[in-house]
Amino acid sequence: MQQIKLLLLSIVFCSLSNLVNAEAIWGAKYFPNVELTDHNGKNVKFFDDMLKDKIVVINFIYTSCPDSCPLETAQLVKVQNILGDRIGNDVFIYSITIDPDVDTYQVMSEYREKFGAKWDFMTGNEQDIIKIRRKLGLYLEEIQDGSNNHNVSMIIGNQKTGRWMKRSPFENPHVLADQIGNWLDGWKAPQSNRNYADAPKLRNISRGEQLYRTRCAICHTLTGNELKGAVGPDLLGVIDIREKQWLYDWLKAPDQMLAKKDPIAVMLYKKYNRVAMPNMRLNQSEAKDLLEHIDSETKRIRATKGKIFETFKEVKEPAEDQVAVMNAWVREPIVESDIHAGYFTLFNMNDTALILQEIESKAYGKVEIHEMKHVNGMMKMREIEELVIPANGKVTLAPRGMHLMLIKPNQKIKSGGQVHLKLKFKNGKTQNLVMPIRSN
Ligand code: HEC
Ligand SMILES: [Cu+2]
Repeated sequence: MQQIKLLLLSIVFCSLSNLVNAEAIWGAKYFPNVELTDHNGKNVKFFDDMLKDKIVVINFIYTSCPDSCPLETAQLVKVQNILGDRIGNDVFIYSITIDPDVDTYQVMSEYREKFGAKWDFMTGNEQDIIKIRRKLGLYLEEIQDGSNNHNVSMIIGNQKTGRWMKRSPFENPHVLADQIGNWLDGWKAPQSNRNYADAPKLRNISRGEQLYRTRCAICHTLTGNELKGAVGPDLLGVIDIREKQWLYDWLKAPDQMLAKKDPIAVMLYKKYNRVAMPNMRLNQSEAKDLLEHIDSETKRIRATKGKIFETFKEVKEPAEDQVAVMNAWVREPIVESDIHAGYFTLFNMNDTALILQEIESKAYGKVEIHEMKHVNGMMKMREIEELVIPANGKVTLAPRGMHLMLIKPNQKIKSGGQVHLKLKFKNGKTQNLVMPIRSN
């Protein structure tokens, strides 16, 4: 019991100030020094030219990807805009294709232009790229994954200090820019636990958010969906269920609340596997900032959930429909494109499985159902010929997973509009569906 606590505390506090053993720094011997080609057609060496002594952000994309890649690229453009002219001077971003057969350097160059990206887009020999991915992947298993997402394809690192981490590109771009620009950079001199507040301000995220991400997110979620086996409770809405003073007292000294046998503290302590929240010696103003952050996140998330619910209500199901449809939407493309993605959840209320065989739409040249499959450690898409919706079950198409691949639109795909689809099932029946267009 005491051991668990100690272990947790050491995870929380030591990971922030842990020193990398010099021998553990992967260098020229570790990374393959293979040749890649940048978007201008210039050949460069992966280790010597791209990594050596640099702070880098590496993500893997392919230009024909309709869904996560354009989003990642657009997110990185935001990071680029925050970091300004540090990009290419002391921070280097590389987008490497995993589909080099299609993504020649000219294709990469065009893609880069479309998004207004200023960093380097690389192509090369497929085997070499796989080698790079393997090395980065192997590496990453031994370090923390702060992103909680095992499909992320972005790595940030500082070759000189040996500090590398997987990040989700879907993080707040200000937080990413901060980590890339300040934290990785400053890591040469290990930071104390408490100097986060003095860190140079590259961004305008609130101190509450920064505190939350650095001190609380390790044990808590703030989403409304508590994960199984979570260390601490999900904090969405906690402001509404506890007295304000209780929350202040708790944040400042949870250990004392427990020692005093505060009934809520005792109840929580029992519920969460008897692991106690550490006393982090927060002062009044830090506690206030944290509670404000939790409150504003709660409001923001509830508002977006409300929006999803509204979409659900818009879709009406006449009695003879094959499936009930929920959360149907089409994502407005970020840049003009021949392909984009759509999503929905289909519920089959029947006692027999249904098979969706074809989707037609006047709005598109073609509509396909795609799934994401791991190929050499990278998610790639594949067409599914028949989508089986199990009896009394459901199938969900959602961002970064299965999706509708909407090909060659012949109308403007703009937020606020809608597209009509016809689902054709193997049993011969059809069902019409209206999909609203949204940006997220
Ligand atoms: C080492 C893990 C850990 C860290 C770090 C941590 N907590 Fe906790 N927290 C817990 C646990 C576990 C509980 C449940 C009570 C207990 O067992 O002590 C809890 C309970 C809480 C509660 C009460 C929830 C309720 O339902 O009333 C709040 C509020 C809270 N934490 C906020 C925070 C904030 C804000 C931070 C960051 C400053 C933070 N926690 C950091 C583990 C942690
Ligand atoms: Cu696809």
